Amino acid sequence: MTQLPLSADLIAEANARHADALDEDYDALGRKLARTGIDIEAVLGRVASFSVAVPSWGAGRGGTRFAKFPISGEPTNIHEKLEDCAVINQLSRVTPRVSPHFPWDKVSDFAALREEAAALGLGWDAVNSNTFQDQPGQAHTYANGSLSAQDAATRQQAVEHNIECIEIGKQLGSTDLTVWVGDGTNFPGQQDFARSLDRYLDAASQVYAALPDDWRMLLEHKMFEPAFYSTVISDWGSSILAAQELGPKAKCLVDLGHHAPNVNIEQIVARLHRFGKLGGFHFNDSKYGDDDLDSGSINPHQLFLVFNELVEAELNPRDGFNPSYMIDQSHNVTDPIESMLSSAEAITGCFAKALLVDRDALHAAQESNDTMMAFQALRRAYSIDVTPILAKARVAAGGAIDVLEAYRLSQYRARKAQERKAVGLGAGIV
Ligand code: RM4
Ligand code: MN
Ligand code: MN
Repeated sequence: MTQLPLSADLIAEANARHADALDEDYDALGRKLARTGIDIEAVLGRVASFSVAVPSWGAGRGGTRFAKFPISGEPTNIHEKLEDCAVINQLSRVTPRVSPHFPWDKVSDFAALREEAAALGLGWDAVNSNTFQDQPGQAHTYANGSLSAQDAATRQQAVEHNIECIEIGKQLGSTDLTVWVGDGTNFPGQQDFARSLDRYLDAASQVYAALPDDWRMLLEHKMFEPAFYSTVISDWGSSILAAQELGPKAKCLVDLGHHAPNVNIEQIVARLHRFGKLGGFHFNDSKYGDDDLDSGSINPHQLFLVFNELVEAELNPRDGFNPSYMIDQSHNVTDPIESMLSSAEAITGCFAKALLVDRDALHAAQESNDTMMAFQALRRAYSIDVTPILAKARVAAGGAIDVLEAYRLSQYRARKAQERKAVGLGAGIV
C-alpha cells in the first residue's frame, strides 16, 4: 500500500483556497487557445502524462569545492532521500522516478529498497556509476582516470563497477545506465588524446556487452571539471562517435551545463535525434559552466527551445524517440525539495509551451523563408502563461495547486529536523 509523506487533507485544504481562481484562469486560457484552434484539454492530457526523474543526490544540499552548508532535516541516506523525493512527487505529480548513484546509494537489500520506493509511490530511473571518486578500501585509484586509465587493473575495476550498477539496476527495475567519467587531463601533453579514447572505448565496450537487451547505456559528456585541460568525452561530438562505435544501445545524454559557453544546445538536441542517438537529459541551468543551477532560473528561453526541438523530434521520430528526462542540480542555498519543485514546474512549463507552438505556421514560414513569422510562431507560444494547465494536471492527480505553499504549510523540513541526524560538512557534488 502506498503511504505518502504529506497529509492529503492538508493539500486538499490548500487547494480549496485556490480552486475558484484556477478554474477562472484555466477557462480564460482555454478560450484564448481555442481562438487559435488549440484544444486545452488535449494539452492538459499531454502535460498529465509528462514526467521527469529526480536525482537521489539532489535531495541533499550540494556545495562547491569551497564549502557545503547543510540544513537541518537534510537526508543522510537513500531511505531519507526517497522520502524527500516522495514529497516532491506528491506535490508536483510529475517526478515519479528517482535516479540513484552508486556507491552513494548502496544498500544490502535492493529488492527491499525497490519495495520501499514503491510504497512511497516511486519507481527508479537510470542508475549512475561513479568512477570519479575513490571509495574507502578501493584497490586502484581513479586519480589518473577510470575507463580510460593507462593502468589495465584500474580500467578493469571501473568496468566491474559499471557492471555492478547494471546488476543493481536490474533489481530496482531500471533500464538505463548513465556513464559519466571524470577522466581527462590538466596539462597539455599529459596524455595522448587518441590512445586515451581508445582505452575508454575498449573498456566501455565491455560494459556495453553486459547490458540486458532492453537496456541503454547513456554516455554523458562534459567539457571540463574535474579535469581542466581536456576530458575524454568532452562534447557531443566525442559522445556520438563513442555511442556509434559502441552500438545501438549506446545513446548520448545531454546535461545542459556540460557545454562550452554559448553553445547552441537545442541544435545539438536536433543533431543527436537526427542520428538516432538522443538518449536523455540532465536538466539544470548554467551561467558560467557546470553550475547546476535550478532549471529555467537563468535561461528559461533556452529550456523552451530545447523542448521545441523535442516536440519536433517526437513528431518526426526517425529511428524512435524515447529520451529519458532527469533533473541534475546542486542546491547550495535553497531547500532541495523547494528547488526541485520549482524546477519540475519550469521544465513541465517549457514542455507545455512547446506543445502550443503552431507547427503548421512554423513550418510554412520556414518553407517560405519568412523569418519573422517563423520566429513569431515560437515567440507566441513562449509568451503564453501555461501555469493554469500545469496546476490543473497536478490537482487532477492529487497534487498541489501551489506546490511551494503546500510544502511550507506542511512543515515537513522542520519535522525532519527533529527526526534526522545532522549531516556532515563534506564537499558537495561535482
Ligand atoms: C557530474 C555529472 C553527472 C553527475 C555528477 C554528480 O557533473 O553531471 O551526471 O552524476 O556530476
Ligand atoms: Mn549530469
Ligand atoms: Mn554536471
